[in-house]
Amino acid sequence: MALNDRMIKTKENWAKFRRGGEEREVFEDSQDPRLPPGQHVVHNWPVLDIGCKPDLSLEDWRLSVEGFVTSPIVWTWDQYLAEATCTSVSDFHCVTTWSTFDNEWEGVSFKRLIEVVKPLSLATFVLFTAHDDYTTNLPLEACDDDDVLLAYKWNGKPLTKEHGAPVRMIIPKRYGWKGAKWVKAITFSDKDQKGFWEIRGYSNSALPWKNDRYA
Ligand SMILES: Nc1nc2c(c(=O)[nH]1)N[C@H]1C(S)=C(S)[C@@H](COP(=O)(O)O)O[C@H]1N2
Ligand SMILES: [Mo]
Repeated sequence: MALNDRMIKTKENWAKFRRGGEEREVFEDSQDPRLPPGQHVVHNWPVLDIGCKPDLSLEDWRLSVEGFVTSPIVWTWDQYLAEATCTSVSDFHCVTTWSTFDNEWEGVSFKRLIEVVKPLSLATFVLFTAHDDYTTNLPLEACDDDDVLLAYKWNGKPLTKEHGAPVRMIIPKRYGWKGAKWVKAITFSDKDQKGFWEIRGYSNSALPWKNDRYA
């Protein structure tokens, strides 16, 4: 796969030299109590990826949820849609310092997914794998939250390809890179396995309110 190696290298260096983000510029907007430290509001929706935007047909699309679960699933698009009854409004914070407010997401809530697959008690971590081979990881307790969704709609419209259609993860309390676009598999595990940016120096926890950008 042709990834954007130069961009990836640049961001890896940011992670190396901007540890903790202490020297980060403080924007005037950061007076806004809804803005985490070092963030500013944008009114467009930037696109960020590692250099590939997979084109997925709904007919061939599958979502696997596997690993340390009682009932693994492989959902077709219709099976996914049948469970996509959750709506949640949240803010989105990207590690590159932009934030967007009041995004309305629609899809399957992670809490519903947990009811369906029933994670084993040993399952304490989750790894997300996407169709561009991007990966990212979180503790299960970070995903087991009311505002975490496998989203297919944003502000009433289906997601566009560049934003992760047909389905992407939304995890509002973590920086945006923790939310895999074009999500393909969700793997529950007893072990924490680092994802694409976590291997390259990004924070494992990624908490916007703690300015927790790099490891
Ligand atoms: N599959 C996949 N998901 C991904 C990425 C990616 O490169 N591939 N980039 C992440 C990063 S770094 C960010 S900031 C957000 C950006 O989402 P957006 O392009 O919809 O704004 O997606 C995240 N999810
Ligand atoms: Mo990002």
